[in-house]
Amino acid sequence: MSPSSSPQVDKSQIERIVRAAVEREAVVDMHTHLYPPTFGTTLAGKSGKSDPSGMLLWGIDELLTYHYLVAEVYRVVPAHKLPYEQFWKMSKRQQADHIWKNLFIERAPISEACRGVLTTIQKLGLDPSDPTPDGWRKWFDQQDPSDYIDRVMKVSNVKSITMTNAVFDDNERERWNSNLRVGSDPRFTAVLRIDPLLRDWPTAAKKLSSWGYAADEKLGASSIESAKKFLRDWLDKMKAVYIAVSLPPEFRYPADPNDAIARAGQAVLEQVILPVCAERNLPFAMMIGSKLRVNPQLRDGGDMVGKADVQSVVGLCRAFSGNRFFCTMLARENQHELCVAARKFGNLMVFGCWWFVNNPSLIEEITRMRIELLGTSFIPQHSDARVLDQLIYKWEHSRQIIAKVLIDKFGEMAGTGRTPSQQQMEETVRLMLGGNFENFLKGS
Ligand code: HDL
Ligand code: ZN
Repeated sequence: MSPSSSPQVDKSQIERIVRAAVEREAVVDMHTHLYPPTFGTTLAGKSGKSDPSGMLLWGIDELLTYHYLVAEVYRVVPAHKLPYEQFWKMSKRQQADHIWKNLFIERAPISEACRGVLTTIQKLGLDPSDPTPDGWRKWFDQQDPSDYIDRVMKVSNVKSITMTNAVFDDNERERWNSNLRVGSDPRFTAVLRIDPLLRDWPTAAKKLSSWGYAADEKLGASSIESAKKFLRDWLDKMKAVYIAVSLPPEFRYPADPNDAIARAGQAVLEQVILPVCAERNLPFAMMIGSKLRVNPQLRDGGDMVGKADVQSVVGLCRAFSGNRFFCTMLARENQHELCVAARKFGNLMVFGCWWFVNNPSLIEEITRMRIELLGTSFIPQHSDARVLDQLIYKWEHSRQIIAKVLIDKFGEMAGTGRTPSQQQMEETVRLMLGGNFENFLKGS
């Protein structure tokens, strides 16, 4: 029976049905920086094995030293009071205690990143009103990392975690090269992240050559073939479900003819990346608007946003109508135009409220606009979690907002005299929390 033919419900039931569906629907999280314990973990927990360059970050000290909070603490204890180098020399625990003292005790922890730590602690059944993180630390020390992943996925109701596997990152690449099974945890799927290939071809070409994929700056036919083989080999090693890149606000397609690096990036896009994606039936994800290291001393917290060019995305969707594109943009100012672009191209799937627009006021604004312009054909959120436990707060906070907007929108539908059926509302939630992502991966 099609969803619209099942019995209709009255407006008072809409809230109950939508809240239950949003709570119950397990999420497929399409973009995170999370990894299984096979990638090494900075906190041993019960496993007893910690790895200082481990890629699985979890526990209260990682939560408190999330780069969003490092940036925020430097607003209240500026560098002339605590020089950056001195902060970076501190232990993770000392950094966490500094952040706890200044952002959670001496000031009200009401920013989204601060609130997130408290939501996570609360949903784990710990007491967010504890005066220090010490009791929580003891609790985390008793967790086994792999069992804890199951626990976090259960609490956050996330059924699949999509990684970001940056092949040009030495730590990441060497872990794959030393043990291909590193990515075999069924709770995780891989994504081949290739920023340098597009953002700095000359440097990338040298690295490809050193890895046995002979390539040179001129990007002749043999270099093109090498780069395609490089992508194919890593797609196979990782069993990656899409290829991804983060691009600066200055990204343009077609590229500025006077900018050699940008022109090389365009050639890599047109002659390497998009042909391989097409032959493998894989989407290409563009995350556009990140200005890297505007304050390098904040390290990962030192990036910021810039207004990007949506017409470049339009140009790619039109020129490569056989390819599928995921796209999210970092600037609030780009959201409406990107939404309208998605109305023009079925091969463009808009996703998430990324990074600096991943805040309740903007998630609500953007989700309302997307439903009004795109109906049910977009992906409202990804967590972008860097610390495993963040799945709990990022999805708790977003589910509340997605439910609120859907209740309003189904209520407005009912106001026309055509009331949504329970099945229609539940199908919409299924599409938004995972179905649209999985369908777009398949090209269905
Ligand atoms: O490039 C990206 O994938 C961004 O999400 C960055 O990782 C950024 O530092 C981040 O963590 N945003 O939440
Ligand atoms: Zn990210």
